[in-house]
Amino acid sequence: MRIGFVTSHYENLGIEYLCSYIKKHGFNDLKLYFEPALFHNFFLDKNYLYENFFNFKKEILEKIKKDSPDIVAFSVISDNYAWSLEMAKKIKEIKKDTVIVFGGIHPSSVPEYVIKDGYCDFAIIGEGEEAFLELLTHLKENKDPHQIKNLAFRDLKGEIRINKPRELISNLDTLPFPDKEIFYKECKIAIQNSYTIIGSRGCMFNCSYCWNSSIKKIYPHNFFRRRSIPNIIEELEYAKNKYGIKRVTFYDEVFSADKKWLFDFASEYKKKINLPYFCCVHPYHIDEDTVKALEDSGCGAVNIGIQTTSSKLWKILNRNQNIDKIKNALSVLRKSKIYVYSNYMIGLPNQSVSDLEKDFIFSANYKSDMPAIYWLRYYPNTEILKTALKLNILNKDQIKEINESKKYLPYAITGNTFNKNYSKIANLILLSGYIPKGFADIAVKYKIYKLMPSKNLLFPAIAIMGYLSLLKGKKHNFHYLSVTDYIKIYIKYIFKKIKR
Ligand code: B12
Repeated sequence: MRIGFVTSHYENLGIEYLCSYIKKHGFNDLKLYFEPALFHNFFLDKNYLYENFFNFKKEILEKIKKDSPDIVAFSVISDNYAWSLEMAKKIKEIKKDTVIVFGGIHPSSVPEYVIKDGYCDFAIIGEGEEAFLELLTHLKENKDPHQIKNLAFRDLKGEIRINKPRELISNLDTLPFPDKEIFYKECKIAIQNSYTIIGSRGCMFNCSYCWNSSIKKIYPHNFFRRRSIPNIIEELEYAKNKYGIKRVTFYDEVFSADKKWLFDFASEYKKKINLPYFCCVHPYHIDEDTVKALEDSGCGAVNIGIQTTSSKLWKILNRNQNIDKIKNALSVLRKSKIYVYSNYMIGLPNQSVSDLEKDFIFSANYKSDMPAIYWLRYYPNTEILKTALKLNILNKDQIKEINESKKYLPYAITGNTFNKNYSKIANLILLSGYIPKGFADIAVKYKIYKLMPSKNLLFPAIAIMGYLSLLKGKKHNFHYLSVTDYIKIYIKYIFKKIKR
């Protein structure tokens, strides 16, 4: 049985976990169909270069036609759902009996919408390993798959059916390590220069804008699970030997949740892996000891979520925050060699210009290397949609369109509250790591931020600040791949495209 995986933009850990799991059970004929999505990101509704020159849709469809896989499985987030639908439709036109399976965050959040659209035969909700294997086995043996837990589909009468959820995998150490082979063949640089790994699944927090607030409706308890330290170290030792990896990116939602775990991890990692790494931390867990442990073990960069300094907005975001903890976390991190991204959010329900001015003054006083600010995007079935409806930021039809995710929706970003002044302050926040404290007060008092451009400068700021920080001796300062890595990847794919 030949199984094709389709995804876009980045290496995908979900697919890698599925590959290793099904390989272990005898499904070895696996192919990857990858859209590098050059010049495309989800902050724009139109991407001229991508749409007219640099997409790989044709190449993918030609390859699929040639390989003729029996199953084509898509890993889908809401932002690439429309693309996935378009591709699924064309794959069915090539070969009608190809079984199309959608899994990942989007089908898990709104399975009924995905099945209603009618382009996939099955959607898998939540963790995919066991359900996908069961589905493949049933299809291979010509058995009726319609009782499989976690599955959504249309029954013979055309009714949408969503089967019961299965138990979560409680011991993550029982899973085989993610299989990077198909992505390594596709793009060596990505695997070697930033080996992505996840040491846990789920999250202990319940932020209203995050997809965890959607999946926790199905799995309200014991959703957060962690792998053991030896299991993580073993995966990294294997990856070091096999791929010669140079750097590690931890994709755990919150890496710093348990102090004892972190200290034990840090000492083992230093002894056995000793490569620079990136991870995400929460202000609640950061103090001098944790920072020292992170720093000593090779942590080169962290992402710390502030989101807003307004306690009124913390309630809307359902974030458990404390301003003194945030101040302390930023102050101790600043004294270290770790490159610090502090994340802020803009376009929140009830967020005023004055709230953002305060965030700006705060970030100029409690500096990080890169105060990154992101527009709130309303995602399907997240808790914050309820707030947006209550406050008339979105109406019911707009929420339906967000859940459908079939087209680019300007109001999915920030609801209907977009304001140019917000963008201007946001751009000033991006620079606040370099703005003297006293000047921040003046900039607010005289509204100097109105002189800033309103175009989103986030990506150029991340690139420029990243390189500037080399002067401060901070060498491992990107989340994932460096700008130089991206340039290499772009050159590779542009050549590929031109060669055709
Ligand atoms: C790592 C990560 C990234 C990485 C890489 C993403 C990638 N493609 O691998 C980076 C930093 C680049 C990134 C970027 C973005 N991300 Co991101 N990211 C994550 C994060 C933190 C972890 C994902 C992960 O690797 N999990 C580990 C694997 C093992 O789990 P998994 O992917 O869920 O896969 C399991 C199941 O879902 C299922 N499954 C997955 N695919 C499939 C396919 C089939 C066929 C089947 C059967 C099952 C299945 O089985 C897997 C194994 O159990 C999640 C949050 C989260 N916890 O999920 C956000 C998340 C996926 N990201 C999100 C967003 C919005 C983005 C961006 C759009 C941000 C932006 N504005 O640019 C971009 C888009 C990138 C893209 N095209 O993929 C949102 C998506 C929300 C939504 N409703 O779609 C999430 C959920 C964050 C959130 N808090 O809400 N992201």
